[in-house]
Amino acid sequence: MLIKRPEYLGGVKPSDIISESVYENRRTFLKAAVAAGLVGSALPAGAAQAPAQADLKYTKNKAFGADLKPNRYEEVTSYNNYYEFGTDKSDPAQNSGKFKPQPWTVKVSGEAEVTGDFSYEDILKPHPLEERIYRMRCVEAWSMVIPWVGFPLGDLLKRFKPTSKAKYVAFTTVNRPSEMPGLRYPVLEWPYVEGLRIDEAMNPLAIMAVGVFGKTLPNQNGAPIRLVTPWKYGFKGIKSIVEIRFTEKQPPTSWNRSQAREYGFYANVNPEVDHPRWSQAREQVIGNGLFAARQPTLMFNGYADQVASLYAGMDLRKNY
Ligand SMILES: Nc1nc2c(c(=O)[nH]1)N[C@H]1C(S)=C(S)[C@@H](COP(=O)(O)O)O[C@H]1N2
Ligand SMILES: [Mo]
Repeated sequence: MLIKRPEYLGGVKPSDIISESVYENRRTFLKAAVAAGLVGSALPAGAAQAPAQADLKYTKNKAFGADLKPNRYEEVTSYNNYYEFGTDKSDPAQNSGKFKPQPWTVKVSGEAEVTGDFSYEDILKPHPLEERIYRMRCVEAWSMVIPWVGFPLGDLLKRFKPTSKAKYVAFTTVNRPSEMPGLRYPVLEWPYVEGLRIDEAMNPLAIMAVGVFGKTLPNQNGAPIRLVTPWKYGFKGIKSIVEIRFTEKQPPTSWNRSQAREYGFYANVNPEVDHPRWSQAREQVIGNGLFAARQPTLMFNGYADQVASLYAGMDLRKNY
């Protein structure tokens, strides 16, 4: 079977590809060579076919992104970062065919009155699903527009009645070496962990996503349930969540633990604060093609009206 190279890969110049990991240089070169058409397709024949996604019942929330044009389905589902399945953008789609997102249990622990194990169904039951179209900005200076299906994270967290000591909320990704081939490489300390300050988590923009394009999440996008915080760099959006923990102290986060100078706890999109190795002032819009101008990155990824007050009085150069 011949699998055509997705056309948007042709829009990526070698100089556009910036690694999030010092371990990735050789792969980045290969990927750049593929993108530049120097070598054959990155997708081998017989790549695992992802299972069909199920339809979700949801309403469209027109208050979020009704004016935005989403990326194509193939872009959203085959240009991914999910290092548990490999570090190339095409790896998650290719290597996640064995991953079993059902049945699924989320453990809730820490500073809350209600803790314990909750099935995926328990988690979803009280929450009407809605579609929200969000701009998504990766720390590697590319962006997409994604039509998520989900529900407000704050509505979920309130059900657990966090105590007054719950200053932060920490999330953990599932750790299943038999289904996630990337876990054998120590590119990060596994499992992947992330966290938010509790007021950030309660902000109405933060959602738990269970779908894209009206259907359940493909494995490569973080099935069955993942975080989406569109004012932050993409790495905050932790995938395939198995634990939610309320904490008094700021929890460790994977990229900060790996390279603290480059990735802070807050990870707010900020065109004025460069990454130590590249500028964050502009972004490549995936799907725009080879000659498209990079578009300016917006403060808080364009969501300043909704979230800037969370950081009033903070030095955003220090708290990057
Ligand atoms: N567990 C886990 N979550 C993760 C990542 C990862 O490698 N592992 N990558 C992050 C990064 S860097 C980005 S940009 C987004 C990408 O989400 P998407 O592939 O659904 O667009 O997922 C984030 N969540
Ligand atoms: Mo990212």
